[in-house]
Amino acid sequence: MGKNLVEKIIAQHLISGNLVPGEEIGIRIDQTLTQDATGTMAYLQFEAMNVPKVKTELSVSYIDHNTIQIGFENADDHLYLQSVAQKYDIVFSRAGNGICHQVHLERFGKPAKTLIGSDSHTPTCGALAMLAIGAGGLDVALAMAGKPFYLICPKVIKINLNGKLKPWVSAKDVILKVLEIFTTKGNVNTVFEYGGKGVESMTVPERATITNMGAECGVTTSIFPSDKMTRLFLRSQQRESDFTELKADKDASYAKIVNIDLSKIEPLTAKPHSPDNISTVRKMKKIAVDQVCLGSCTNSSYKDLVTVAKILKGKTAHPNISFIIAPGSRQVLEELARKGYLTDLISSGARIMENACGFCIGNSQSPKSAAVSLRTSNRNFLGRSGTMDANVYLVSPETAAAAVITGHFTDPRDLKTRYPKVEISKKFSIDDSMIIRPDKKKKDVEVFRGPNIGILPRSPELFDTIQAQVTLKVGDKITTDHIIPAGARMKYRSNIPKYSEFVFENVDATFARRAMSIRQDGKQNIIVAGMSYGQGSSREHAALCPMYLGVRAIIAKSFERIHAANLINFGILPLTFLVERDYDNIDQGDELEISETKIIIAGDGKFMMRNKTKGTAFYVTCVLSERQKQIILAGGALNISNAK
Ligand code: MIC
Ligand code: SF4
Repeated sequence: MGKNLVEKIIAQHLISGNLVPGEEIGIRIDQTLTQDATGTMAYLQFEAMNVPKVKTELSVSYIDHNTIQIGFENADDHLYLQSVAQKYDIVFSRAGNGICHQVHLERFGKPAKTLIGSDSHTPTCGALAMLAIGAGGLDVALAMAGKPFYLICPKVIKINLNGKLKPWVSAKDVILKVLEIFTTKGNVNTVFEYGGKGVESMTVPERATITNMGAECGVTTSIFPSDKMTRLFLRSQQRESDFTELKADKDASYAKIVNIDLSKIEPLTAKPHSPDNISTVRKMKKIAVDQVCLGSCTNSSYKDLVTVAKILKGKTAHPNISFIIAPGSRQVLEELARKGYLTDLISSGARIMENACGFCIGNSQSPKSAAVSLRTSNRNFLGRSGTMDANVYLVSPETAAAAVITGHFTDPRDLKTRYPKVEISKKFSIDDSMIIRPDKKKKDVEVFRGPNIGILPRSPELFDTIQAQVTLKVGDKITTDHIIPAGARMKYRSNIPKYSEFVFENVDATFARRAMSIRQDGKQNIIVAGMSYGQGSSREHAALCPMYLGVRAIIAKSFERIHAANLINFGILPLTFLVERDYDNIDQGDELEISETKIIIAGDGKFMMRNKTKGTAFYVTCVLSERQKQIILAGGALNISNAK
């Protein structure tokens, strides 16, 4: 039997377990990436492991999230990261060089290699046929220390892209179609492998838009083959020598095959407040738009921005529109400038922002209250833009440009102009001067630790009995943005006691205070949740900060992959209701109890919990591998990482 792309890469990197979907496997990691907002914790954890140098082929530390410097915190963190990079042989991409995923695609990604990154959109590099997976910072730190990365061996769904996209329809519409089919729920431990005739003419940045937003479906990763287009892309980046062909075998098998006819896809949008709330743009009936933001790691490639420049050439942004552009990388921005497209964009009234995450994470350009904001980014969760009552719609660059001109939702096909043809650069001029490679001769590097770098909290060992109050009960699809907000609060990422004050800030502003006072009384907290708890980002702060507040277990109907791994890493039990309707029988404030936890954890993963307030009992499951059981018993991976 032949192998699919995923099986081929895993087989080459397998360290433990069997290539059987559903089983835990350990794989060797070739490359890692971190970004600043998750990186400080990852490197503090790495430092605690006492490993002299990183053991990967390549580890890159990017500064792209916390680049707004109001107060000393972010600048201090950048310096901490730069000095750590020098000390441990890590490549450092300076603020201003671009968004980690775009830069990694351009400068470092290599077909057939494995990559893990402390950011949920790490699968972007699946466009280069890498097995590229988002993970918590601690898992990335362990990989840098040469340990395997553990994951559930995924099932692989083949998505055949057939036919050809019509003019004005682009890669963003394809991934929005995929989100319409698969939604944001129920796709854990799955990989989307793309194939079909339509893939052959798709450029790597277009493929990257699709692999990037696979993260919104909750899949482990998405992957394209390495073919002629991959070679052309790597040649344009002047690193053709990194090319290797990687194709699925003809007789490869898949858990499922889904066919999408590209010629039938129309311009689409994801309506507030979920990336799977899909509609055609045509149905949006001229809704007035207040803001248009172009950029993010989903749609900020050279092709995306040139397409917009061409659509807007000679036109001016509608007076009601605040028009924002954040190019994905310095390379993209330089190329736009060199070819004159930047002038067209500036003339059209665009406000050019730094090459960074910026508006996407809500740390700048929050729209006016109750605004309609059209964005080419990947997440439109409630409040993520920084404006709680804003309505964010995710769209393609073409649909964004159409709204800039008309001031309202417009199907770009209705612009009645010719769809611009964009010549892709055959050779980008390469300038890696914002990438600092460690100087191997430098000895005794001193790590800079500003006052923003706090202590690394650890969880106590698992208690024999967990007796805890349900301090919060929430519904379905609670994202990590709900659990611990980013935006203006992100500058406290390196200071857990401070950042913890904002846990569930936008859901229940009293939570952090209540949970802390329970912890200070020597008691514990439990959170009860619905489906898909922990959707969205990889930020381990969504586990680390609740752990700091004394949360010992989350009982949910289901969990997202990265978040469940983060909970285990920080010693919090991810418990799933055996019978979903038991969720309805628990109220906030109820006292719950699990006794003989150590025996229970060693068992088959199914056990009873008591609701002492109601005098009832219910079953939960907690299926852990032997490795995860050890982590939970120790109170977190950090407590045993030295010994592992
Ligand atoms: C995001 O898009 O939500 C982020 C900010 O990039 C996060 C990482 C973080 O919270 O620092 C992600 O996607 O993992
Ligand atoms: Fe940055 Fe947004 Fe991409 Fe996250 S999704 S890495 S915040 S651009």
